[in-house]
Amino acid sequence: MKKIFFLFIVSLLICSNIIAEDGYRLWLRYDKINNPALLAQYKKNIQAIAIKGTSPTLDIIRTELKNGLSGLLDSEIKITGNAGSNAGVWICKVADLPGGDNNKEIAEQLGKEGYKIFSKISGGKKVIVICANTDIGLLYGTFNFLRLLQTNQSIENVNTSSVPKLNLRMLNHWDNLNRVVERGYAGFSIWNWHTLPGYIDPRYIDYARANASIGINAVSLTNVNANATILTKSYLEKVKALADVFRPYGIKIFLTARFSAPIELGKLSTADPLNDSVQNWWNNKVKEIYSLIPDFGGFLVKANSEGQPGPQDYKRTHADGANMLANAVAPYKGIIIWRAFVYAAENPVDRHKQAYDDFVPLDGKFKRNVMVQVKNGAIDFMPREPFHPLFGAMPKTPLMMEFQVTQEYLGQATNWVYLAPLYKEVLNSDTYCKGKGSTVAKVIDGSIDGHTLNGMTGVSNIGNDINWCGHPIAQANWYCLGRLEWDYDLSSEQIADEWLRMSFTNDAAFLQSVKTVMLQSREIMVDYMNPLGLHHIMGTGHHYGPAPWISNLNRPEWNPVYYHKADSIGIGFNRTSTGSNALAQYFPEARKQWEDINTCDEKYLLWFQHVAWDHKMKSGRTLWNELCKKYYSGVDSVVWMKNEWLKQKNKIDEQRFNQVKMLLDIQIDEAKWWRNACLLYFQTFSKMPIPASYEQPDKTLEYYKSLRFPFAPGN
Ligand code: BDP
Repeated sequence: MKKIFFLFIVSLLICSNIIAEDGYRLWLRYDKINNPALLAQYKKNIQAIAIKGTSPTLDIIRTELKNGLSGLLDSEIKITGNAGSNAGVWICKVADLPGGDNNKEIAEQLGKEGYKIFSKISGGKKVIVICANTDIGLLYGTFNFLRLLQTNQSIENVNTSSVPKLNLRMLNHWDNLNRVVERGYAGFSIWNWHTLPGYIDPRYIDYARANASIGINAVSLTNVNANATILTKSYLEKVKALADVFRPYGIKIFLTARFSAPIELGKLSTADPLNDSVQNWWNNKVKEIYSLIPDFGGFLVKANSEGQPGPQDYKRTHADGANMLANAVAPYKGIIIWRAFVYAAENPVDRHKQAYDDFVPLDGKFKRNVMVQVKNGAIDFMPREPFHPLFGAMPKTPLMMEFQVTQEYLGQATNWVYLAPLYKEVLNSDTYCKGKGSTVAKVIDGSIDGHTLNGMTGVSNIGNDINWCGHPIAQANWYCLGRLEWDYDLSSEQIADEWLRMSFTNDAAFLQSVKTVMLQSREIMVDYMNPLGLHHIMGTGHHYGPAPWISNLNRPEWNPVYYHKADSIGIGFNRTSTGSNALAQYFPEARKQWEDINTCDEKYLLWFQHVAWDHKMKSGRTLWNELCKKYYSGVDSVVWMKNEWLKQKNKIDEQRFNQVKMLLDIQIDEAKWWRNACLLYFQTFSKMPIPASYEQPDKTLEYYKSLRFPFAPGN
């Protein structure tokens, strides 16, 4: 009796999707198409699929299609090896396509990773062809084909091709070997070093599938605050096991290199990059790595930054350090990705200027297999930053873009923020380095300065939470990073649309409402956290919540007061020529939009200007009233987000509906907390009232100042 009851409960749970919709399947859900006309069209066109050849990647394609189509079409699709058979879909190399010379052009156009999907008549019968020059191209084409179905596109006359705009499309994990993820809000690291290499967690495979489905082709496994242990033999064997899993998905592994490893592991007395024994130590280490992982990507290095060792410890330059490592990996076609995120406590210069000051003089001094990785802005992944002035300023050096996907400064695991608009805002910014139209995107794709090494990365938001990213909506940020790395011209809207359809439903009303929320979510967050160019005013260490009052940290540039500079006259960091003159690091045309207090783009006003409390804004309000307006409308908008979400109740599964609903309640509370704490604190300088029409803060500034979060995650 008990057993029957148990089985009854289990089947009830399965039927009501309570077990299934835990978010684990990401955007690769493959549930049955519920549009009967489309389902019929798909079934008619895809009766069988022919794939010629064998390889680990082709096997992956077969499995993905089998699983994907049996779910989407709810019927078994035959997969054969022979294109001449009855198959309605052919998956084949361009070289194997009938048509001889005509295919040369396609081959050239598609390159190593591109794919083309088109329909044609063969033997009087229509077939859909997915072609590419390589197995990996075919895998990308397959995922795209499945996406067409998942997003309910007609495949009747399909004709689409796609080639990635960037070569290195990367994800950087900040995972420590003890599995704590620096700035991670989705549990512990997915890399279980203890059970590797013997145990291959199926999750590694699903991770690789997810990355390949959006075109990510490189991952750095370990924290940039590196631990040399990853370079020891036993750990390299673990890394090799992961590399073997990822290889057929087209994903290369990079590791973070601790600059002092020759001392820590090699027992040398120095890590001086110009010392021969140091060079030899790295040469041997690299040889060992490539003997295990022949397609190892190379090293990602954080040096002389926030306490990390580096070449400057030996009075050498960043170029000396990078080039020494570049020598070691060059024989194997490896590359060095050297981070430009540097600033020094001893340096009294505006932190905004320091990376530029250090790196611009080194332009032209890096070896050909070095890329310099630059964060999107000069401070640190704030909700809004102007683009980093290094973009466009180092024409002889390939610059790699570093975004942050994990929401260190953007509400961590509890706030819904869709980051494509942030990424696009930076990529579309005009550096004017070679005149109008020299966007950041064109700097990093190498087209402006003729670099073939090019790439983009994001700091991962992935952990071992069942849904990978903590907040169900945070999956969209992993997704959009990959999609933009593949094609930075895709719109935020298109990416949100795809992701929502694949992750939730194709229901038109759902899409219309939730897409609107997605697209506005970042601006809303800016409003309730860091409006009008405010930045770096968060809690110390864990970076959770507001703390603009902090002024007692050891390093001046760690203190929020360093950044907002509120006083009795006004607020904001004067970075014009009468202040730190960080503006001088931008090209004149770019500078123009920010240098005059009266015409400065207000989104960046307090980033570049110290502005009087009664300064008249474009709206006609005083700065103080505008600040109040922004903070209040930010909170109101989160309430609106929740109301929009509540409308989705019966449109999607209960599990994720409830999860997001509860998180939105937390987000409302946190938005109010940001608003109240910041306004009460800034009011101590402005001495102006919060307009009476607004609901007044219900707690005191002292209360907000007294809050402590000793166990906030990710720190
Ligand atoms: C900051 C993080 C810190 C990272 C650092 C970096 O707070 O944890 O180590 O960036 O990028 O945003 O190196």
